[in-house]
Amino acid sequence: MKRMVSGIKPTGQLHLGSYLGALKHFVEYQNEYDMYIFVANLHCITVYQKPEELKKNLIDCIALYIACGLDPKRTTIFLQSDVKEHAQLGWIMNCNTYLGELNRMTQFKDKQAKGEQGLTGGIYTYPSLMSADILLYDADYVPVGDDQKQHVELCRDVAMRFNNRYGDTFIVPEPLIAKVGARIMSLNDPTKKMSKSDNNDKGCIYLLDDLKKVRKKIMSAKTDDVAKVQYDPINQPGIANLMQIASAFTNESFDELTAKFDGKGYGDFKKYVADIVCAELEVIQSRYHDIVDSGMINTILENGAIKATAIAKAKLDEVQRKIGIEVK
Ligand code: AQP
Repeated sequence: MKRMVSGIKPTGQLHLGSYLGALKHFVEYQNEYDMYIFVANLHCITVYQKPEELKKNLIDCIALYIACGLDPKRTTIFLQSDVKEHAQLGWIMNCNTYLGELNRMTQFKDKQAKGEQGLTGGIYTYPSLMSADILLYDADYVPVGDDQKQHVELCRDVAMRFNNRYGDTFIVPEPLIAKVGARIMSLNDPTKKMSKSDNNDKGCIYLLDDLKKVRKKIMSAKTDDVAKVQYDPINQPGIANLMQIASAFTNESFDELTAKFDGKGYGDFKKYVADIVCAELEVIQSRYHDIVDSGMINTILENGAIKATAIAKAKLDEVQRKIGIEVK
């Protein structure tokens, strides 16, 4: 069975982009692949997080993984920091990644270009930790949203470099990016990715948002005056984004959606999208509350950490032997 690994940063509440770009696919893949899904808590501290809020977000993130359909019997679910090998291999990967490669990573470049203050060394080098997250598990595939493709490509380059230097050690992984939903945009600025750290609440649908609020956000999503439901991301980015959302939920093609709303107004289309999104979120939210109340989260994390550590430790031992930092 081929193996997959991926994770989500609990930098805030998970949103529709995290769901459609990542989580929903994790759930589909768990029947066919040996899945390792972690909560990327080491990645999220690259930006300051208030400790109490972070702890709540961690718990919510795990509960949402399960509420969205990840099955702890089929998928190994764990907290990144519970498997110490991530940080250890992360350092080794950092020592095998060139400055020029890190300088090219667009997420860091964008933050720097925007003049964001207080950027940390962690933000700059997190692609190296991400390489370790993947390579520790001999993952064949990494299901990610479009924004993470560049980091998986860097991971491939570093894995090949390491294999050339030290002999075959790592499987060179491939990114797996869905055709629909790989980049869900902000509802009130559809030129920007929907993001946890976007301070504008109106643009982002959080999975735990009150459903009335969800409906309101969708009904007031920014559109255009073309007045036709058709897939044209350049001239109609808001409508294209809503079409992506609808299609990711229902599997309808863009042509089918265009035909369905031929001669109808944007209000009808938005109501359709809101109905679909709210129906699915209602189920997720009800499961989420049951999971939080059940107290099962600690057990899931303990079991996940044991299973993940067994694999990660063997790989790190092999790496340390090969690079010559061990005496035994
Ligand atoms: N808007 C999105 N559309 C599609 N996929 C997305 N993903 C994130 N946002 C979207 C995918 O979800 C997975 C987990 O991402 P992450 O939360 O670890 O990091 P991120 O991409 O940096 O997400 P955010 O919300 O933008 O977080 P902040 O604001 O903290 O940086 C990844 O596979 C990602 O591609």
